[in-house]
This record gives sequence, structure tokens and C-alpha cells, in this order.
Amino acid sequence: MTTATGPRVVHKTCNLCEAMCGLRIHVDGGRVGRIEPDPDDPLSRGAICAKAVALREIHEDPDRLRQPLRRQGERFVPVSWDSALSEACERLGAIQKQHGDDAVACYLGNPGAHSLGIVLAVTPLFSVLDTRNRYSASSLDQNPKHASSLLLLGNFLRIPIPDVDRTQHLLMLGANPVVSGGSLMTAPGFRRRLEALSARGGRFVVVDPRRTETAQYADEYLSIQPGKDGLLMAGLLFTVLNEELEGGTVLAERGRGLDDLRRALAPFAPEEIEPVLGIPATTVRRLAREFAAAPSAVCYGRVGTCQHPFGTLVSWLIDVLNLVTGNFDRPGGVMFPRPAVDLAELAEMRGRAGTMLEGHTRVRGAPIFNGDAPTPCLAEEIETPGEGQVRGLLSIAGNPVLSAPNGRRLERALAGLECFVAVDYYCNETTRHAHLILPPTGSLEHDAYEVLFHGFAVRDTARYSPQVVTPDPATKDDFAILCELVLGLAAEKAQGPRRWLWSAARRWLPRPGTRRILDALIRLGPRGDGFRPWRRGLRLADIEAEPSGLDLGPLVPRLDEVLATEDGRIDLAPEVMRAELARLAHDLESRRNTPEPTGLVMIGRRDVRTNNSWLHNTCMSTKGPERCTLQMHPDDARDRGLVAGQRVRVAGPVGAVEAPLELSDRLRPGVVSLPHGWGHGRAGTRLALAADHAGVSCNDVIDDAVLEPVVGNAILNGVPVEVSAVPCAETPSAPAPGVA
Ligand SMILES: Nc1nc2c(c(=O)[nH]1)N[C@H]1C(S)=C(S)[C@@H](COP(=O)(O)OP(=O)(O)OC[C@H]3O[C@@H](n4cnc5c(=O)[nH]c(N)nc54)[C@H](O)[C@@H]3O)O[C@H]1N2
Ligand SMILES: Nc1nc2c(c(=O)[nH]1)N[C@H]1C(S)=C(S)[C@@H](COP(=O)(O)OP(=O)(O)OC[C@H]3O[C@@H](n4cnc5c(=O)[nH]c(N)nc54)[C@H](O)[C@@H]3O)O[C@H]1N2
Ligand code: SF4
Ligand SMILES: [Mo]
Repeated sequence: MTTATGPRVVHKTCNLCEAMCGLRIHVDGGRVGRIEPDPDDPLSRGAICAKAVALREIHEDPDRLRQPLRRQGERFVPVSWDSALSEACERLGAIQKQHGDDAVACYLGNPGAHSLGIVLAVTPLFSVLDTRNRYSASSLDQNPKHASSLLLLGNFLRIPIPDVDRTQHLLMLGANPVVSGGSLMTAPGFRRRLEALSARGGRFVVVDPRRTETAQYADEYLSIQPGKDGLLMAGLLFTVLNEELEGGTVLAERGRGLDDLRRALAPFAPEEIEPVLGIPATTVRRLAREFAAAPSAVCYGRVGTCQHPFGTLVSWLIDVLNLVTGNFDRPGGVMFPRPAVDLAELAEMRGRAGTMLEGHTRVRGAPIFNGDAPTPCLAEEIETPGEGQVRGLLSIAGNPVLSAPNGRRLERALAGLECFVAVDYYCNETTRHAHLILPPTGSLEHDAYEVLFHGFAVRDTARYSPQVVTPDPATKDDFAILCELVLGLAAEKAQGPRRWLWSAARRWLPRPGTRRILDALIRLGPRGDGFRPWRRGLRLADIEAEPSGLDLGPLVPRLDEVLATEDGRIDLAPEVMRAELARLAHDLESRRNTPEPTGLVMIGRRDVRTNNSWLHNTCMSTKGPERCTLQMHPDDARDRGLVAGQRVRVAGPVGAVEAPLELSDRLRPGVVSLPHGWGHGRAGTRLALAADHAGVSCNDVIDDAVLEPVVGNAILNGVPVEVSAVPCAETPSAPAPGVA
């Protein structure tokens, strides 16, 4: 525990993105001062980005909520923690008692993965809620990757991580880690890692519809039409198997079904796919040969290949390419971290290594992957009457009105809920519809450990972040809030004397706190002492003794330890992926016989000064040029008589928005790009600065009706749009946000 007096430096891991940069934060008398990179962090080695300073801005933000709010008509009034928590449990509990457990939904947003308190408390919370209506940002993001891991390795959390620091060949699709910091590949300072790859004579190939900031470092850049990655990956694998370039011990000793895979890939000879893929067959064959011949190679795909009509198939083909070329579980290929707390192992111990299909949603029958219903289905589950209709919502660390497709529809649906409880410290576009907002302490006010992301890191390290400043004793952290909700909801749902016991527990039971639980998880983890005093092993104290982080070394082969399939083999042709290959072959066939549509399609874009929807109330994010612009290739603009800087209307399947036009020859002609997370001009929020730099939400244009069919992931790129000039007279002045 830190004290609030005297100047000092506190070491902390930045928790804003997955890169886990080590920071040194200067504090004086409780005031947060300079934030600088920590050169001694064994993983980030002094890397940092512009966002880190936002930690101070968020800490000081007068709009950040510090006390629970309760809706009163159109206004929010401050209430005590006790009454807010009691009311939340009573109202959600009453809905479940009257209409069944499924009548209360929950949504878990992205920062939940970065909060130790949320990661630790969310499992009991899900258990007590016991609802089929569980939604999260994962179905807008990475569920296809989890599905691939589940199919290949028997564990949805066992993501194969590119060993970028030792590879000689990196093939990257649909990712821009120089800007995003990397995802499901924690590799801070990615630019430096690319420079090192180049310096050791390695090769870097990028496949993306936009010549991204990352592609600037590539030896070869391939422009691809959005949604065509399935063909490219199938063509690469076809070539490897057809030209007998496969090999490696993992394939020989663990693989099965290679012949079935070969058969399923038969329609995808590079010459056959060329007219639809638009990449010459000679290029595809050369890429495959170069990949297979490299001393080590790794193929990596991220959100561009997940928010995709063939997301699970592409993610799986990427893993399979690594496997059949002998690049699985070896230095320079993909590897499996051995973190101090191994959530994948814990999931397995609990018998929760994942389920491909846990059922279907009530209204449209979409797949529920691993208990996670597709977020694009949430609005209709609220709107559609009948048994199982969602009437209550508990949302934690999320902003689906801006992050999920067809945000306008979701917004209308949220307004009709009987009870909406949000655990969030901003009154944003989503939480402003809540009946109760329960604000946790900010990330400088509680301790932290990135339990999830150490498991996805390119090097094994462990770093504990103590509290930077002491919070007001009247506040609560996420862990305390969620624990009280668990106990309070359990009391509401229990009968007889058990009800009283749970109630008493909520009020009087001392809680162990995140620190003690973390210590127990470390001791029970793969490097821990297992609570056997005679055994040497890691404890939290050992990690704390290294404030810049404990270096546990480069990744080592460990497939034997982590492979969790029933027969200890890796199935290279699971039925569900063969069916997807058949769907892709059918898609190929129908596109071959119909002319390519000539309209524009829209993709997203990330900027180093943004983080999804929630850093826009900071100067860090809003200063400088406008970021929420529609980017278009100059040829497309000329064809439409559009010029840089003018306002354009972007009309898509479910709506239209207006944004300034920016011309960029980095984009593939026919593709336009609008970033997500903007659109702060809605009334009723409490984000003064963000409202002045509102931008528009691309998700007001994107369709919630289309889903990837295997896991139900949202398809957020390749959206058909029309772009036209906004007549000057129609150009609206900035909408005035109503502040409640
Ligand atoms: N069109 C399009 N849409 C997209 C994407 C895209 O590429 N294109 N990307 C998708 C992806 S990858 C993701 S992950 C989602 C993100 O979608 P969401 O997770 O729904 O949205 P965020 O913008 O991350 O909102 C985070 C919220 O958490 C709150 N918060 C921050 N820290 C904490 C904390 O410590 N505790 C609590 N309780 N709350 C906290 C913030 O105030 C904010 O309200 O967006 C998706 N939406
Ligand atoms: N600065 C910043 N950093 C962030 C975030 C942020 O909002 N801002 N968000 C964080 C989150 S939640 C996540 S999940 C990660 C995401 O991390 P990344 O996956 O690295 O994110 P993006 O920059 O969106 O990269 C996706 C790329 O896919 C491309 N793309 C779009 N459609 C297709 C397609 O059909 N095929 C191919 N091959 N490419 C396509 C886009 O042009 C884009 O370059 O970033 C995290 N880090
Ligand atoms: S890249 Fe930026 S936002 Fe991400 S962890 Fe590092 S400093 Fe934080
Ligand atoms: Mo994400």
C-alpha cells in the first residue's frame, strides 16, 4: 500500500491496451505527475505510446464519476453505495424471480479484461446470474480466435502466440500492431521488434486493404479486398500441401486428418481462386513457398480477419498454416507462454476449456459460442416479447451503443429496459440509459496485474502494479462492487434462511481482496510452489520484489503440457471447418459466375490516440487534427466529384452518418475507412470534451443482421456503403449535447 505523502515514483503496467508497457509514474502528495516509460521493464524495455498520459487525465477528469448515480426521470441524482447496490440487486433479482433467469442479460466490455477485480469476480457473477443472455465485446472481436484454439488444442484460451523476436518470416493479415499495440500478441514496442526482424535478415509481409502504418515496415505489401482472406489462406495451404512443402514433428506426431484437409482444400488451387481473389496465382504460390522454406515463419491475423464473414475459418487456417509448415511450438514460430497465472490451465481444471456451440439465441437462432451470445443480437432480445425476453441488463466496462453494429437500434432498445445497471465510471452513450450507474475507482487507485495478457505475451514476465494513489475511502473498486452484486443477487435469489445468510454476507463479510487471491493463483500456477512450503516456487512477493517486472525468459516449447484434446492429437479437418471450406468453395463458385459489385465497401481504422470509445474525453485524444474522418482513395473521390475536407454522407445498410472526407492513396480503391468509437454527440451523456469532438459512429451504419455463422461474431468490415456530397445548406452545426 502506498502513502499519499512525499514525491515518489510508482511502477505500473499501462492497462489501456494489450501491449502492457511498463510505466514510471511520478506522484507527489497524492497528485499524479509525469508518466514516463520504464526502461527496466523486461518486456516493454522503455516502449510507450501517446495514450499513457491519458491515465493521468482520466484520473483527474471532472466527468469521471466517483459516486453512484440513480436515474430520476431524465436526470441522474447521486445516491449512497448501500442504497445503489441494494436497489440494483433487488430490481435485477425481482426480474429474474418473476420472468426467469434469462430475463436479465449481462454485457462485459473490453476494459474488463484489463481489470484484475473484474477478471477475478466475473466468474462468480456469471454463476449467480445464471443467464443464457451473456454478451461481451469478444463477439465483436476475437471469438473466432478462441474457436480456432478450441478446435485445434481443446482450450479456447490457449492462443498460439507469434514468437516475433526470433522469427525469420512474419506474414500478417488484418492487423496493425504499430498503431494498436498488438492484440492476442502482447509485444510492446512493436515497431522496434519489426526493425530487429529486418536487421536479422527476416522477411515481413502484410496483407491488408489499407497500406497501414505497420505495412510501412513490410518487405512486401499485398492489398486485399475485404473479406477475401479465406481464399488467400486456403490458396496458401493448398500450395503447401499440393507441393508437399509440409513437415515438422508436431504434424508428424500430433496431427491427424491431413488427407481430409487436402481433400477439403481441393477447390482452392491458386489458379482457380485468382479471378475472385484478385491476387496472381504466381504470387500466392511464391508466398507459400517462401513461408514454408523460411528457417522459421509465423502467420498472424487479428481483428481484420475476425470481424469477417469467414472469421473462424480464416483464424483456423492461419493456425493450421503455422502447424503444417513445422512452425508450431518452436522458436520463431507460434509458441505457448508459461505465465505465472495461467488462466487457460485454470479453465481446464474447472472443466471450462470451452464449448463450440452452447445453444442458439432465442430470436434469430444465432450460435452461442462458449456461453457468449453474439452482441449484435442483444437489441432484438430486448425488443422481442415472449418467454425469455430480456428485461434487465447488467453492463460492466462497456459501451455497446458505440461499439456494436446498429448502435441506434440498441440505444432505443436500452431505453425500454425495466432495469439497467451499469458498472462504469463514465456516463457515456450506453450508460446514460442506465437506472443505476455504479462507478469503480480508476486504474491508478487500485492494484493491478494483467492476468490475461501475460498469457498472450511474446516473452514470459510477471509484473505487479501497486495502487498509485490512495482513493477516497468512500469509493469502491470493481472487485468490491462485483462481489457485493454477487452476494446481493444470491440473497435475492435464495429462499428461506439462506437468503438472510447471503444478505448478512454482503454487509458484514470481510472480503479477501484481489491481492490475496492473486497470490493464491500464482502459487497454484505453473511456476508456483503449490502451497507446499518445501517446494521452491513463485509467490506474489517474488514478483513485487521486482517493481519493473520479473523476467521469466523467452518462450519455450510446451505443446505436450498444454495440448488438451481428448485423444492428445490435433485434428486438421474438424467437421465444422470442412463445412466452412465447403461454404467458401460455394462462395467462390457464385462469385466466379457473377460480376464483382462495383460499389464501395467500408472498413474500420484505429488511431494511436484512441482506444475504442472511451479515451475521447481527454486532450490526449482530442487535440490535433480531426480523427473521425472518412478516408477514401483519390480515384474514388474523383469519380464521385468529391474533394478533400468536404463533408460527405456515408449511407449503409442500417443508417447514414456524415463526416469530413480525407483522401488517402494508402487505401485500396473501392474501400473507404471510418474509425469506430466516435459519435459522442448524443444527448444525456456527461463527456464534455468528447461532446466537443463528437465525430460520428460507424456502427450507426453497420448492419446487426449479418453474423459470421460459426461463432456468431460481428462482421464489421467490408460493409457496402454509398458516399455522396452533403449539400452545403444541409451541413449541420455541431449537435449540442444535453448534459443531465
Ligand atoms: N465498427 C467497429 N466496431 C468495433 C470495432 C471495430 O474495429 N470496428 N472493434 C471492436 C472491439 S475489438 C472491441 S474490444 C469493442 C470494444 O467495445 P466495448 O468494450 O463495448 O467499448 P469500450 O469503448 O472499450 O468501452 C469501455 C467502457 O469501459 C469503461 N471502463 C474503462 N475502464 C474501466 C474499469 O476499469 N472498470 C469499469 N467498470 N469500467 C471501465 C469506460 O468508461 C467505457 O465506458 O469495440 C468493437 N467495436
Ligand atoms: N490505438 C488503439 N489501440 C488499440 C485499440 C484502439 O481502439 N486504438 N483497440 C484495442 C483493441 S480492443 C483491439 S481488439 C486491438 C486490435 O488490434 P489490431 O487487430 O491490430 O487492430 P486494427 O488496427 O483495427 O487492425 C485491423 C486491420 O485489419 C484491416 N482489415 C479490415 N478488413 C480486413 C479484411 O477483410 N482483411 C484483411 N486482411 N484486413 C482487413 C484494417 O485495415 C486494419 O489495418 O487494438 C487494441 N489497441
Ligand atoms: S501501447 Fe500505449 S496504451 Fe498500450 S500499453 Fe503501451 S503505453 Fe499503454
Ligand atoms: Mo478488441
